[in-house]
Amino acid sequence: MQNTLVILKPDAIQRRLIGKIITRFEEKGLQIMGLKLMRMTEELARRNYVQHKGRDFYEPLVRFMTSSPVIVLALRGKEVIETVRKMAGFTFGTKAEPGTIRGDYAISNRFNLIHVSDSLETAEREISIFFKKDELLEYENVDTPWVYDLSQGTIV
Ligand code: FUP
Repeated sequence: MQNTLVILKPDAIQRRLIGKIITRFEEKGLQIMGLKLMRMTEELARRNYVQHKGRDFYEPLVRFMTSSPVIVLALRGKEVIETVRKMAGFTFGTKAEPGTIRGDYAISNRFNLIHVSDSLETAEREISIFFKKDELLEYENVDTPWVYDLSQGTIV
């Protein structure tokens, strides 16, 4: 099992798409380990996008991410990082495939509704930036034996 971080960006909240987006993750069978509505500070936004520092879109991106509340979500599942990346779709709304979150709801190249972790290392770093240990809950979902085949002692 892996964990990943998802951020519903200010456009997702302002456009009232919270329910639709989170429903997709629930229906996929992913487990919600942590969830909160928060205002991203400039320091957090800069830290989260540090790899883009110096790019022409870095400052507008920081302004966008701090302009209105966001929702941060920690999700768990089998190969969840790759799965959630596929569900998000290509970065630019114009290029994202229909059926993906960005492909179905975004057309902007910046206001693209969600951020998702891109690797195991990034996921660990990002989850620890946004959640304290006691904000991540370990619990059983009753449908797990129907989401996965657990009959042979492994997760299939
Ligand atoms: P992604 O991993 O799909 O979120 O994309 P990136 O990490 O490459 O980019 C992070 C954010 O920067 C994007 F969600 C939108 C913004 N961005 C721009 O505004 N312009 C660009 O040319 C590229 C990215």
